[in-house]
Amino acid sequence: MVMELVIATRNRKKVGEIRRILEGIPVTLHTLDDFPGCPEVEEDEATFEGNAIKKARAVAGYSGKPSLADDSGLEVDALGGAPGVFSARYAGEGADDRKNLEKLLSELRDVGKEKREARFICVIALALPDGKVDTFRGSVAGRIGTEPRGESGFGYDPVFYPEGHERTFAEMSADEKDALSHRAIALRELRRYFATLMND
Ligand code: ITT
Repeated sequence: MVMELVIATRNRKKVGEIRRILEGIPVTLHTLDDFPGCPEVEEDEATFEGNAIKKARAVAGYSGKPSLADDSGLEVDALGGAPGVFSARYAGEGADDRKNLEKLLSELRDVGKEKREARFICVIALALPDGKVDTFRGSVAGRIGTEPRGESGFGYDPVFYPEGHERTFAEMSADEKDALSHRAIALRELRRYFATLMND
């Protein structure tokens, strides 16, 4: 029997990355487009783990299928870890990627090049319809640039230089980002978990 899994995110760019990174595993992937009535979840937990678990459980409960949620964001040292779990709405409720990015650059306006360290965090939660849940975490260190560069990816990618690289995530190909990203690291953990399940 082929396992089914619902990707529990409304962010289409995330769906694309998750599909790419999970390619080849013997699992049929569904998205929320297959469950249009699925209720929105309020992301009011204090941690990436808490929000990821909440989103995955809500979708598993609604769909009756194992569900995978991604809660992710950017932590900037000079801002005391902000925007963190508030990354999607840093510039206010309903803010888009461009507004969030502008706000970040403006907050860092007086911060020198050597003090712009940051990291992307991704927590993937896998929830079963009975409520059982596991989480997988990935992070990638880097620094924030002073102006947006590149057109690929999404969110804060145009200002994020992963450590050891002179190009932003938005200047990299999909494969290059996937070789480094917080999301790929967390999803590789999930792949290993699936592999052990299937060998049991
Ligand atoms: P769902 O909750 O439906 O999954 P979302 O976009 O609201 O979609 P989050 O609450 O996890 O997702 O917020 C994550 C934010 O962090 C997202 O809006 C991006 O701005 C940023 N982010 C996460 N991963 C990123 C990546 O790989 N590249 C750039 N920005 C990223």
